[in-house]
Amino acid sequence: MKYTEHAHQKYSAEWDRMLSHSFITELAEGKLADEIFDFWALQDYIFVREAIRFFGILMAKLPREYQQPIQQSTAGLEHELKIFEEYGEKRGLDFAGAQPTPINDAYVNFLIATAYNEDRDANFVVLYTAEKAYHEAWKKVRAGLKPGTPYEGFINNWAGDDFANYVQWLDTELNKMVEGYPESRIAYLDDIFLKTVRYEHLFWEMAYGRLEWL
Ligand code: MP5
Repeated sequence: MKYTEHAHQKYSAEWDRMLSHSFITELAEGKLADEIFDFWALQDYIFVREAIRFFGILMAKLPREYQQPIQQSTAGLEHELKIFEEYGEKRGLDFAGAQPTPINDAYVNFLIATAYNEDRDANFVVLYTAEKAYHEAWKKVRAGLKPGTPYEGFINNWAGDDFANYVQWLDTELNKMVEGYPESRIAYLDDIFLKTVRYEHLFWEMAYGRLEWL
């Protein structure tokens, strides 16, 4: 069995709970409060901005054949920041002054710590899992909404064909990398997969509850 199939099977309960979070279901039903979506947008802007640093550190660990695709993904993140800025302009959001919540701070620090301290495989697990989670979440949102919503830029980005191909590429590469690894090594990668799913779940919870520092 491919590694990604194994991980999704092992953690299907956690994955399903993450994907059925009220933030996603209410957004897909067109019922999510604007203030909650705006809170998410401010926080995810920070997340994407910090993810550019994650890609930069990861790049140093990758062999030549990964450099171009990873450069393309980094360019994709710059494009995402523009989508947020366009949305923010319409809604009067102050991205420059936004500070990360504790959960966002923890997730971003997990990304950066993984980039510095862990090897290429572990980093690919984080990257694959986070990107796959967003792709699936935004496909659910797209399936529920008609075109012309204020969320269209985000939907087209994460549910679109280019992103689908990118996630498929990550899936293929990750499975190639870890093929034939011993069980102990797979168990180590599984922990990283699970932690990433849990952070993804917490991120929706954070936005939905507008969980801030006390
Ligand atoms: C992504 C994201 C997708 N923007 N935010 C979270 C919390 N998880 C995953 O990653 P990217 O790099 O924006 O495509």
